[in-house]
Amino acid sequence: MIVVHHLNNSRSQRVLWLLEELGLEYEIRRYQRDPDTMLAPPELRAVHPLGKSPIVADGDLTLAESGAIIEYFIERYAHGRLAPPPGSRERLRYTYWLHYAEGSAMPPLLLKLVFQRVGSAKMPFFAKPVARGIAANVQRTFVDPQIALHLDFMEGELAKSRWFAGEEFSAADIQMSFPVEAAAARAGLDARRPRLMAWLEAIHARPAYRRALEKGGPYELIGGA
Ligand SMILES: N[C@@H](CCC(=O)N[C@@H](CS)C(=O)NCC(=O)O)C(=O)O
Repeated sequence: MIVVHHLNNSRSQRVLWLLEELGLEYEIRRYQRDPDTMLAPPELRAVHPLGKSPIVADGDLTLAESGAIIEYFIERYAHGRLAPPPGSRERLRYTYWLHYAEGSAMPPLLLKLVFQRVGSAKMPFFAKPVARGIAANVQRTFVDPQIALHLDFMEGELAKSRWFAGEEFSAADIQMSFPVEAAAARAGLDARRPRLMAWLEAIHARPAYRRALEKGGPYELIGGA
């Protein structure tokens, strides 16, 4: 039996969605973030030393890292679904987006979250203006332009094809959902990038996405952590 160690409001939502798309049976073990730190509870470290979600188990296998998990389920259970044929150009695009989502898109979104938190963190009153000034400056000069660069890039790629890896929906779209949803939640993605917005609407309309949401619980992205 497949087990998904599911942290609320997290990247493991993507794994539930993939499993729903594939029509596989699975069990969800639930973990709640600490409301102050937003970190996962220590119990998750008993499953994998990093204690970060998603983690899945399948028989005697325990696997972390969402891209690796997606590749594993596609290879083992998809029988050619949700991934372009090996060797095709689309397959290379698929691999690109699987890596890009966590390797390139998420770092600036995570930085955004960190600097937004610095701006609103509790601290002695005399430190506030300095900390807020630095946080605002780093966002304005580095983080926001980087996010805009990535969003423009993604918007341009969606002009080439309906989905990230080509004309067919694939697991690369599932992997890309987290950075795009995080950008829409708190990094300025809006109607100025209509293709990304239409893509978001299209993924939200998928029955498997909705079923995964019902199973995973409330999903209000906090921007990348
Ligand atoms: N690159 C990893 C990131 C894993 C990750 O940072 N997960 C977040 C949830 S979205 C987490 O567990 N945060 C809580 C914590 O770090 O304690 C992946 O894609 O699986």
